[in-house]
Amino acid sequence: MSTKILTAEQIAEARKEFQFFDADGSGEIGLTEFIELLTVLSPKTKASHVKEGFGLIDKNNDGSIDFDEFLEWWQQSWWEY
Ligand SMILES: [Ca+2]
Ligand SMILES: [Ca+2]
Repeated sequence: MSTKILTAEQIAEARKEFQFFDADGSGEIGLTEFIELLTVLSPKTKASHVKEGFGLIDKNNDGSIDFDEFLEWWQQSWWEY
């Protein structure tokens, strides 16, 4: 689905962000970690929106965001702003 090519630098940047939000170092971002992430990014985000957003990013619905899913999302936000 995502065909845009990221530079190595952008991927490294995304990985840094990912590791920052993966507070327990499990290699994926769980819902509580995601809530924290959005609280940092936009403090006024409502809990219902957080869950909605989480569902959108968690493409395989396993309840956590792995790096691939994160990268896709991060990439989209990267190009939007
Ligand atoms: Ca984690
Ligand atoms: Ca997932």
